[in-house]
Amino acid sequence: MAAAARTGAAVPESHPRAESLRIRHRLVRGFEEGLVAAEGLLAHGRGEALDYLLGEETGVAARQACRAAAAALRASDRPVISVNGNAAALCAEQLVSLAECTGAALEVNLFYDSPGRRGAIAERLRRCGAKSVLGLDPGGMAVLHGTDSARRMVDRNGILTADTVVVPLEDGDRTAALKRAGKAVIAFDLNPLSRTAQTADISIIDNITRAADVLVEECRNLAGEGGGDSRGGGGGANLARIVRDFDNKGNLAQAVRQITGNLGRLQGMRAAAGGNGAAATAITAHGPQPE
Ligand code: PTJ
Repeated sequence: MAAAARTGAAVPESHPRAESLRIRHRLVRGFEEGLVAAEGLLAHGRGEALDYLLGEETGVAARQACRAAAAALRASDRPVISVNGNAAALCAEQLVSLAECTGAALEVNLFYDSPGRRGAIAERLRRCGAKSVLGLDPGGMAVLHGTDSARRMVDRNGILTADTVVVPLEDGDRTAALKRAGKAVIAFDLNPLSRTAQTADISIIDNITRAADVLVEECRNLAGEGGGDSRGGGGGANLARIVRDFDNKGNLAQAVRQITGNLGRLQGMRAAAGGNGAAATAITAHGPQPE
């Protein structure tokens, strides 16, 4: 039996960290199915640690960022969603819904590139309902200048000519290169201090497994507000206002406060437990449990 099948079956519903373990399982299964790079498993671990500090919930800052991102996508003429291995394994369905809802194209773009993984990711997207997936035709690719990684290869009909690019779990180099190429960048990243989060126009500091749903919901909420035929009308002006009023630096600072607030609560728990030896030992041994 495959390791993922064994581990998946081993997570009882009653486990206090069942959701986190289920997400891990999705990623391991994605690795075994050839979607996820081995390094993607490690990247997920780094994300998990930050998610723990964020309290494993979508905070006010992330919600505001999702609303601004939804407005930006709806107001865009050529939005593209860049899809890597982790994003495909964790939320292919939501990304396909996001593409449908906003008219965005889906493009496979990898840091650890391989034709096999590109094909597997495209297949996953198609199985989730994607009608078209870019980034698969070597003859249709061009170089995005300003980054040396494999992510520089982009589709002429996709990221190269996009006005807005959604980048889940990205590296900072390409985000900066996309910005220099004049594109608006929307990032999903659990790390408010990462170069990607600091460089993007709209950084959604949340686990993509939660935030992708919130972004789709916000896009649906803004359905009557421009885009398509009504773009540029009154709804279009409202979308522009939502994007203009969004302050990414302020939003990132709010996410950092979410983390320091959680750490502060931990300190408070330690202090409160100071007079009680048994409680202090328990907290030191197990840490705070966000769930
Ligand atoms: O599939 P590929 O070849 O394109 O490779 C994808 C990875 C993720 C391996 C590659 O892009 C990579 O190495 O990324 P980094 O530089 O490790 O950055 C990933 C960022 O995503 C980090 O800041 C993590 O904190 C963050 N992250 C990890 N898991 C999640 C996440 N952000 C949102 N949701 C997550 N579930």
